Amino acid sequence: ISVLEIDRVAQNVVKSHLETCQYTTEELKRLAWSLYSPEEVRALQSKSCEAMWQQCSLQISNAIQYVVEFAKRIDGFMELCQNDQIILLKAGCLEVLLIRMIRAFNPLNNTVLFEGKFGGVQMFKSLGCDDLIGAVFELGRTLCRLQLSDEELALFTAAVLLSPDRPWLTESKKVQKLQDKIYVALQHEIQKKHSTEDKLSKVAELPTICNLHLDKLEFFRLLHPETAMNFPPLYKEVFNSELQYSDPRES
Ligand code: 4D8
Repeated sequence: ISVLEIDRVAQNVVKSHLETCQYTTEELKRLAWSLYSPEEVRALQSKSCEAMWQQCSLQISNAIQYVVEFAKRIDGFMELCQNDQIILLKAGCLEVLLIRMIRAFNPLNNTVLFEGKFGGVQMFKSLGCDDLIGAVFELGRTLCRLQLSDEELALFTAAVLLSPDRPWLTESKKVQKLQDKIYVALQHEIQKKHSTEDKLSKVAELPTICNLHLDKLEFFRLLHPETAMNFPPLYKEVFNSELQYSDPRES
């Protein structure tokens, strides 16, 4: 493939990312020091487990909508068969979300943006998922150390989304071709910055965290089936354990 083609791929992916990433870097910088007060954190902590799960699943499904929009704007994605589009989104959207999280993560004080303000792990105490939250924040710190640019973030998340090894893909060769181009563009981008570190090998923990989230959800669903039934439709569609062909693009 030609340099011209690689450039075109990079431009499309970066543009799609910037158009769908919800907050600009400037907005995030401005927000970075609006922290939850100790009283506000206490209020979050004293919520019921159910209420907090409800609140978090709502935030996640809101963020997933942007990931879906990102996928749709990547050249080639909409040309995949509908079955594969759905499989890629279901399998990859939480991973992408967790990578995108670094834009809204402040490693200086270990806080993350949640409903307009930054707060630490304590904020999520009432979920009863300390191990999951701990792993997510740890991932945030690890990824922040890589100091990925928005260009790298865009290409990286696109590559994660277009993983040809997701189970049940019917045209994985087509997905592989798209991912190959994105990887070449990403390598190109990383070389530009003469960064020697292998930035991609650091994210082996992503699938582990995503599975931990599914475990927690399954357990929560056993304890509070009524609350789980009322989770946002998009959240349910993406994370339902039953393999059913619902379409997250339509929520
Ligand atoms: O741009 O959409 O505003 C996390 C959620 C991020 C989970 C969101 C969350 C994000 C995961 C709420 C609960 C990452 C941004 C805000 C909300 C991703 C934890 C923190 C988006 C980037 C930061 C800023 C709890 C947004 C991991 C796990 C959830 C359970 C239901 C157990």
